[in-house]
Amino acid sequence: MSQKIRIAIIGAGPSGLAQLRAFAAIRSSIPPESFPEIVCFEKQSDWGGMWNYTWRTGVDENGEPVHGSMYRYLWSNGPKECLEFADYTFDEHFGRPISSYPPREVLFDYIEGRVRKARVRDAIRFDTAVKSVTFNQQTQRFAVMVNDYLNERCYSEHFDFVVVASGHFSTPNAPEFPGFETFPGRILHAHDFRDASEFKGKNVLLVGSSYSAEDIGSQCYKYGAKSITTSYRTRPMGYQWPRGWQEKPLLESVQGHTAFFADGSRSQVDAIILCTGYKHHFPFLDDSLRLRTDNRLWPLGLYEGVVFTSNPRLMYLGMQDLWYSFNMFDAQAWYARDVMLGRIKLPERAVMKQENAAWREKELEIGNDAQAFTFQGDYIRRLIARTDYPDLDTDAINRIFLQWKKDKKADIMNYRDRVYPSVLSGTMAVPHHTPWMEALDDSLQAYLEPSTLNPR
Ligand code: FAD
Ligand code: NA7
Repeated sequence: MSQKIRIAIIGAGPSGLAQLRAFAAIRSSIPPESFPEIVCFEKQSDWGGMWNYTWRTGVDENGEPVHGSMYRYLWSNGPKECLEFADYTFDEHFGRPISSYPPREVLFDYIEGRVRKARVRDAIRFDTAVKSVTFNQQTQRFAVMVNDYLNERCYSEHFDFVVVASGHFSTPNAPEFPGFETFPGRILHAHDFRDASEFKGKNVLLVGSSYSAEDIGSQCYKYGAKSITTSYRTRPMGYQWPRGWQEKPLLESVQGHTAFFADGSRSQVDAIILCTGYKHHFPFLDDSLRLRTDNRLWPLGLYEGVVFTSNPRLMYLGMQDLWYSFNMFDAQAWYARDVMLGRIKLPERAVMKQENAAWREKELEIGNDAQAFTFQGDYIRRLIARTDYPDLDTDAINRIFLQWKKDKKADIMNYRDRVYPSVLSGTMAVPHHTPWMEALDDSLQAYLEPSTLNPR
């Protein structure tokens, strides 16, 4: 019988791929007989997680809930310089400077480039959905039960560690408002939004005031909606919206096509898009293994934001609200790797809990965006200091985040035309060949087309 440590990774999105990449990075420095056996289960038929676009909504071809919430024409909503992998720069991948806010397919290509190079695809079992994870106290091992849709079979395997990298922007938080049942137009959650041109010529109401409302509203505006109304619960987004876009307080009810708001005003609307966020949802995990949190910078119950305190053989990646993304998943994956390999010793549970509570205290003191990304940057720095992940100048990245915020404030519909330098290579991004508002084709080919890049 094999004495190797067995590790299960659930999900081959950026977080799960970061975990595979972290192990690949030390493969040659560990004797083969001591290198863990790693299996990554991915319910979709390709890697990339959220960045693997699907036209499907509802259930997928296997009857599983569709994972994807991304839509056509999605361009990065933050500068790519803030998410750059410290061990694989944009320069290395594209061989030339590109713009700071690339479309989805370009970022997918970048994510894929690194893991192709690391040759980790064989560790992934595609079309395989994890259905149950339980922990046996006696053996100290997990039983992972999966549905393999390619071979139409269900099986279980045992693992010493489990890494949950299943994302948290897939299960809609979808409140109901009075009158929805008889609303004569379409009501959908952002999770099911796919193509803004569906709303051309329509009066669209978006409920919510965070990234989805801002971006889906912008998409609908760009692709010809007649009017955009966004409705906030706590505070308006407060940008200088273009003509035809208004912000209202919370929706109270709808009657026919009329929407009524908390300030007594009303609007005529043809479609309603609930941009009301997502739920952390782990139906496949035994109750005792489930992380319970809302979308925030410091979920409780995860030591160093990664190790499940109640059962330190269970790791969670990417469960925080995201300012940083890909490089934070890397920092976490490198850390999780070293915990699983015994290179990092965990303190007693009481100490883990104490430290956790201290982070939460710090999180509660955050008063503005600058403090929020400094908080997350400091956290990443702390993780990186514990492993051999290449150093990342999070102070410099925080300055880019700050500039990004200013650029959005100055011109919400055109901020994607701005460019920033890479903190890793120093390379200055170049403006895209077409301003974002006019760039209707978001394909990789149209984006990289050499004849149109830097036109004279
Ligand atoms: P995911 O990318 O969600 O991947 C999780 C993977 O787990 C998926 O492949 C899924 O199929 C798999 N999985 C889930 N359950 C199971 C199961 N039971 N069994 C097997 N496999 C399973 N981030 C940015 O940095 N920039 C952006 O511009 C940006 N835009 C976004 C726009 C939208 C609309 C959304 C929803 C998110 C956006 N994000 C953005 C955040 C995005 O979620 C992260 O960039 C990143 O995809 C998170 O990676 P992940 O691997 O943690 O999760
Ligand atoms: P977020 O960032 O979690 O935001 C959710 C929004 O939904 C936020 O404005 C909430 O208002 C609002 N919300 C939540 N519940 C309700 C109810 N019941 N009524 C009204 N409004 C509500 O989710 P997003 O989808 O915008 O972004 C998630 C990711 O997707 C992000 O990383 C992007 O890159 C894409 P609140 O401010 O809490 O009052």
